[in-house]
Amino acid sequence: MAEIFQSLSKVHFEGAESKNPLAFKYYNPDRVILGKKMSEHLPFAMAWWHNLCATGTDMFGPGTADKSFGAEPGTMAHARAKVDAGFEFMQKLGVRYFCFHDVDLVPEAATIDQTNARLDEITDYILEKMKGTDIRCLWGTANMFSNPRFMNGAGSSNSVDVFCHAAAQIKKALECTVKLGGRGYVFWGGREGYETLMNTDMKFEQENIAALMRMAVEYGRSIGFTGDFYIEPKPKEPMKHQYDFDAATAIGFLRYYGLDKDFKMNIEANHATLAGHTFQHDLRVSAVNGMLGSVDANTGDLLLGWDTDEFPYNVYDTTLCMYEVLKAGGLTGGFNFDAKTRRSSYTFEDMFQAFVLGMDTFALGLIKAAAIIEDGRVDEFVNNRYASYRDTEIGRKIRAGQASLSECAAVASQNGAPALPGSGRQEYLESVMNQILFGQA
Ligand code: XLS
Ligand code: CA
Ligand code: CA
Repeated sequence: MAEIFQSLSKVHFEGAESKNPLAFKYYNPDRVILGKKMSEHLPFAMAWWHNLCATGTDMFGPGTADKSFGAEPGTMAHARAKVDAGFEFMQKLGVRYFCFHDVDLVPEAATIDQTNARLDEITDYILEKMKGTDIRCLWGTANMFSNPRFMNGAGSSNSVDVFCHAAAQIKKALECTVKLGGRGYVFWGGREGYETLMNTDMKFEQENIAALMRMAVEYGRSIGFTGDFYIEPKPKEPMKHQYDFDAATAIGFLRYYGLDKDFKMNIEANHATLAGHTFQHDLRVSAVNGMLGSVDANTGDLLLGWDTDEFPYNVYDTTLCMYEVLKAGGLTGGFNFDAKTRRSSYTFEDMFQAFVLGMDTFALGLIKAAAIIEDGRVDEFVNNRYASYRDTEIGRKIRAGQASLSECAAVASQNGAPALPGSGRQEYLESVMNQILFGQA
């Protein structure tokens, strides 16, 4: 099979002094950080849709990038060419995982049975390509938002036929995920939300989404899927209001419907910021609830109110992300670059450059997060901030869940007006972070 990215060779680590645009400056897969290799801390994944399918189309104009890879788009020959391109790309970058929607892999046919036959064919081909490589599937999912049938959602659709079609797609996408050995299966809300409550029965729709998820869990487990199901929260876009607004909302939903044992969160940076949170916030909410599963590693533009899916470049953000991930003991999933090059970055070299940027930005984040932990000043400050709960009898009782309101009130009478609770020292902590990030200037 002919080489597709002919002028682009394997990307190597050359170190921080290198000026080679297509070399890693910080991502050194074998470097050990806190007892583990970088490559183990950072299971990077390629998103089939952005990297192999998206051409840069936007609301104002057509695509700018040629992703035909020598085949006619919309054909099975093209589907196979994308597999060839994807594997060559991942091998050249040292990316070990991929993520897919069903319709990223093959063009949708007239009937679900025909589409499924195409999926059988392509997953056979992918399996063949996986042999002899260390490339694996991170997660699969079904696209239940692009086809017009899903205009009112999938599980939340007013039409039972659409619901059943969604179920059929999930069933097949789960089978493909299991066949490819996927670590996880994602539910991103797609159009599960609403435009106006004037036409919407919210409770009915949420019950149906939960029912669809329950069916997916039952079926997945019955065919040997042992990985995690994920909800990927997002507050808006395409719908005005999406039901999986943020991690806290999605976790509450999962608990209410008894799905929390099978599901974790797939947190996307750009979605967290659209919800008005920092990336770190949604990671922390997931982690403290024992549900931090996987990460969609991109960034938005805070000056724009939509989902720009940019490659991450902000080292503060990735440092705080990796701080959360290290503190949580790592991910069961990985770091999926759900990101696309800008419309005017339309060359194959730009695709390579984008991954070099993303992987280096996360590698730097990992190095700096480990440095924050080893430095200890931040953790020590936080630990000391709550010392009064350890150092007093009433504090210990409150923490043990053994104090009553009257006992607390008695302490308040006895101690008189509390002193100010101590400075939060935010400015000090931010300067510690700068010192750790930049060291000697
Ligand atoms: C869209 C989502 C989507 C999911 C997978 O905003 O990020 O791409 O990751 O369906
Ligand atoms: Ca996104
Ligand atoms: Ca995503």
